[in-house]
Amino acid sequence: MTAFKTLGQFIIERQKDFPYAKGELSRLLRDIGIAAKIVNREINKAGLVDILGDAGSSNIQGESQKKLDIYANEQFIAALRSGGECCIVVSEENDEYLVIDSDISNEANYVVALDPLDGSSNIDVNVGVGTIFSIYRRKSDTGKHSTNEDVLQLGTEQVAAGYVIYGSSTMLVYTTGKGVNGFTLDPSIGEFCLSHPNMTVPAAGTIYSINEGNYIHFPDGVKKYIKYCQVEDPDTNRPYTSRYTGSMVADIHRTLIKGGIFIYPPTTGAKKGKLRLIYECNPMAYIIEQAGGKASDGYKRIMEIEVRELHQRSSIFIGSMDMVLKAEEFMSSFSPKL
Ligand code: P6P
Repeated sequence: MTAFKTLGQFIIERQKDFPYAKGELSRLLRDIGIAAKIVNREINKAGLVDILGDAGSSNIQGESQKKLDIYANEQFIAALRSGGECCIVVSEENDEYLVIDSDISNEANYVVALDPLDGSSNIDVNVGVGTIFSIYRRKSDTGKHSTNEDVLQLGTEQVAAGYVIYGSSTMLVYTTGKGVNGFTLDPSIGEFCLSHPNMTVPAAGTIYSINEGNYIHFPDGVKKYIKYCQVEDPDTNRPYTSRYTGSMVADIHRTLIKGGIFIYPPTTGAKKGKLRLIYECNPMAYIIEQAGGKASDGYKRIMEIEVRELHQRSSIFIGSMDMVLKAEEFMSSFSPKL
């Protein structure tokens, strides 16, 4: 029986990385792990109970909410509320930020941004979906009412970020700025166990991931990069392979493990791109940078993009360092920033 290390043991062990840590961030990460196990349980039996399909409502993005979207949102918010370490939650499923107003949470020092169930349109067809989270320290004085400055922070201010992928196995991958580690859920003991220590993105990948159905709506720089990926050149292992699941967590997880580039560019219909900066692009950028990769909007580092509104969208070019640099060359040559 090989020795294993649970998420809880790992978090406590790594607490020494933060000399002033009082255990608050550790408890917050524990709370997220608990909610992930609860959501995983429902997703794994989703085909058997009436939790699939549309909830008959839509979120601020105008996207129809799936019953599991709402369920996941409720579970993560409940876990954060009861854990007492979080004072504000920003969620894709909530129009406004949620102040966790209770005597214990008012003293809480952390803000959590969530996409509770990303890729949920794939749930009914059993394609991997996931939860994305991003953690910041509050800026407002402890005990005072939380404010906009707490939620509109630069990506570089993140103290932790991670995702859960509910796929062929369920994994939790996160960083606190000291590298990236992956934990696989062992259902027999109900624990996330360290399975992927010190994850790194291969610098040179051979997989490009983009929804080519939008090709005619892409900027010229993206069109020409796609053609570059498709040209025969054995010296640079081209043509590359195309892989796109329609679930950001699944596409980024593959990129983290196998290398490659994931692109959601601007289109004529969505000039800022589709994906949200606070709870999709920034956490994924933190993780991929910590794993040695790169993340930009085609021009500017994702984590340095000014955050002006809660559900702000951004384009994203993320993955292997060499591939993102090449894609950025095409953007600056053929779609220069105006
Ligand atoms: P499209 C899922 O709705 C999502 O937010 C991401 O998970 C995914 O990468 C993207 O949108 C897919 O968008 O336009 O290609 O269907």
